[in-house]
Amino acid sequence: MTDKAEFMKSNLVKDFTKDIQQYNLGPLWEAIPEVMNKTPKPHAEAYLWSGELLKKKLSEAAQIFTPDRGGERRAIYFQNPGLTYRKPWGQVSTTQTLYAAVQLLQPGEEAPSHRHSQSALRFITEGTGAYTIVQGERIFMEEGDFLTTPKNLWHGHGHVGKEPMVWMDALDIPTIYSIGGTFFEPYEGGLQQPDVPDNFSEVRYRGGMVRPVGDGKFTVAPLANYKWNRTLDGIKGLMHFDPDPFNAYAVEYINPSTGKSANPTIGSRMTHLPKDFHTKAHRHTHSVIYCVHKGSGYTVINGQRFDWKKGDYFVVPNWAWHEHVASENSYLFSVNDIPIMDRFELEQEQELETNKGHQEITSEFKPDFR
Ligand code: GTQ
Repeated sequence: MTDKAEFMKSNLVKDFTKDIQQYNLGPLWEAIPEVMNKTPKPHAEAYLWSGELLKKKLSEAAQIFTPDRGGERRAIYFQNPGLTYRKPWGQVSTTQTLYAAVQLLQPGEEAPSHRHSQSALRFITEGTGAYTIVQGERIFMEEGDFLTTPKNLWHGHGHVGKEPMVWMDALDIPTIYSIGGTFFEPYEGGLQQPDVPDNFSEVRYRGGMVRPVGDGKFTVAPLANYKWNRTLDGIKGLMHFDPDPFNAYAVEYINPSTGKSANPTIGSRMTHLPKDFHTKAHRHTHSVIYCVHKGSGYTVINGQRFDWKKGDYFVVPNWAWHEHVASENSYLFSVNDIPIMDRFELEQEQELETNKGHQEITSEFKPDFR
């Protein structure tokens, strides 16, 4: 018997491996270790973007893309440094499956309506007075609010207030792109005009756990705006109980009609870490994008320490060990791809068992700008 390793290095194998590629045929013996890893090995990397950098770049964008700019959305997305095979601006991916961005709308500005097959959600980080108009309903946004824009619904943005408005967008762009399901259509006539009272769905569905009987069962979340105070109230209720060792006090935004995630393909949460709370380390199949809403602290991801504070964004890739430590009372908004993993029955979780469930810190992440 020939030794396997020797055989694979032989000219016979090497020449044949090269030969078939000219016919657009591929050698599985080369590909297996690359694409069929023993456990998830995402190209997406753990990364952090500082709030200062984002503030600076959005204000520069405001000088360049002025109100007469033609109205395209002034959004700057988080390009994961590990997902850059498409040049020059990368794969438009923050994790393997999800995209996130920050968007700035100035008083008086408009972003024209359009619709697409990607699901979107927004988390409001700054300002007041802007609205998003979804299927003819103007939904006014304030700091801490969470909004869904279900796929294929017309949506645009307008601003009747006095201060700049900034929010986080999260969409399933990379997933829809990779499965070939992208549809996009601009709205004729720019920004859609309202045809129902402002904040209609927020008023009609504010009961949360009760729903108007006449409306039937929604597959898309009927509630368009999950107000900050209600989220906070949910967390306060949880605080009568012991915190979860991995998630502290975390709530998930759900579709009140079905109990499932508010967006069918993107999970979203608000996590409260009390001052000095230290979660235990675990890893899971799904990936997470965090927006630091309030407070400061750090997260250890695969042994690397990422210090964060209000306004920062960071990524925990698939199957990466991670644990959070809060230096102040902190609130982290996050989006994840649990609904996508669940669709494929791939979600798994593992707890770190060594060192009382904590990682050793081996390096510190230095953001480009701080
Ligand atoms: O505001 O509708 O960041 O359609 C990416 C795609 C924002 C939006 C994004 C979008 C939007």
